Amino acid sequence: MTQPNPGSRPLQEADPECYQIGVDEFRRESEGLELIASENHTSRAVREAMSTYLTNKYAEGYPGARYYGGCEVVDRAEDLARKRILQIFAAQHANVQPHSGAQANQAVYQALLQHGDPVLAMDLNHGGHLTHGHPKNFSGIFFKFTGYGVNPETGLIDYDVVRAKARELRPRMIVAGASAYPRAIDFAIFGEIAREVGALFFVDMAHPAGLVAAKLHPDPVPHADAVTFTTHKTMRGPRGGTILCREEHKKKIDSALFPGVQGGPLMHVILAKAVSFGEALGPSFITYQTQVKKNAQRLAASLLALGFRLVSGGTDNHLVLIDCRSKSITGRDAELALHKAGLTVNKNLIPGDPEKPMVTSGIRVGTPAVTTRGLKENEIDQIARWIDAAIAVRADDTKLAKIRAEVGDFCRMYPIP
Ligand code: DSN
Repeated sequence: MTQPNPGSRPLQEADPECYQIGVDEFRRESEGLELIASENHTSRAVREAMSTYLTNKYAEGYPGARYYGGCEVVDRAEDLARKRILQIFAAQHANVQPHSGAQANQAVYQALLQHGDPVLAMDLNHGGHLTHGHPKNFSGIFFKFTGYGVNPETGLIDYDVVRAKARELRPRMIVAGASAYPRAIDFAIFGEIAREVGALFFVDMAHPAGLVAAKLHPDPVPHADAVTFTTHKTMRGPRGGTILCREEHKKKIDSALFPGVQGGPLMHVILAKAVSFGEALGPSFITYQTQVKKNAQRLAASLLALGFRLVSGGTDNHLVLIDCRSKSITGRDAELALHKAGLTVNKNLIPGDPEKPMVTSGIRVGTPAVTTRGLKENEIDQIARWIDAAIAVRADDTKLAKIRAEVGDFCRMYPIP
């Protein structure tokens, strides 16, 4: 009789300590409300795909041209993911191998720029991203980034300022996209500015990608040389990245990613990306994204009614950026108070922030995860009330625990997938 392989034991039995970590994270997500704008709850199908045997396979190269034998099955996963993402976005080429958004961005820079090239991108302090030129990030180390920001009065990107900076700087590349910008970005204007000054145009749409897929946010693909996004934010897939580009950049970008930036792709994650792209092609995805946006708008309206100041006064996407000074609290202390009340958010710099990044004057609040749980406008009003109440009683742990208990009871009605 064949003996079961000793490696076939379930996790719970093989390594109870690690099993418990998985259980505890499930509980943490289930018993609180996830309001971090860049997070979401994956479907069971996406998580199952990530635990398949594809994790065992080395597949350096691309489908049909690998450096390893035995890739005939994983090739199907990558081909399917590429086919599905090109049904969602009308790009000429897709690369689904990036392990993350940062590595996707690194490949784009490495493919299209020379070290030392000037690049114009959104300032991190105004909502940009580390990989858009932070001095300690590879982007800021290898390329000469100049930042553009938002108008201090309106909180909106001032496209005239972007144009003036582009004319003066003559960058090799203009980057659009942000981590904490609550408004729609006009990629057509950016594309026009890039063409006018002879720059390449690159868009990092990590945050609004799901809204773009559902046609609820302007689409950068027709205007940009390359577009990257992460698959785990509004796209609600596994943790990872994807690059879309024009045919003319395909070879350079593929080879910049592999062998330039990465080695073997994570084929189990690529299978899970294919699953999530399949979900995004289904009709319920548009309903979901529509609700994400409605919920963010309702959250903005409720918070304004409760006396909060919001950067730009509202939202066009999935997030709101709260200026915590309107409640005389720092972002760090607001994040802590909300955490104690069962609401997970992140502190965030706001435009012109006088505080350091570990303190900040703002918090960023997003609706993708709570919308996945089925919350609609009325429940969003309740979340706004809890945010307000938790900040008001921030010094009183007993009162914060009481809110946490209410949040916990509420959460039981909305199980995570
Ligand atoms: N860390 C991501 C975010 O929270 O927006 C960006 O990479």
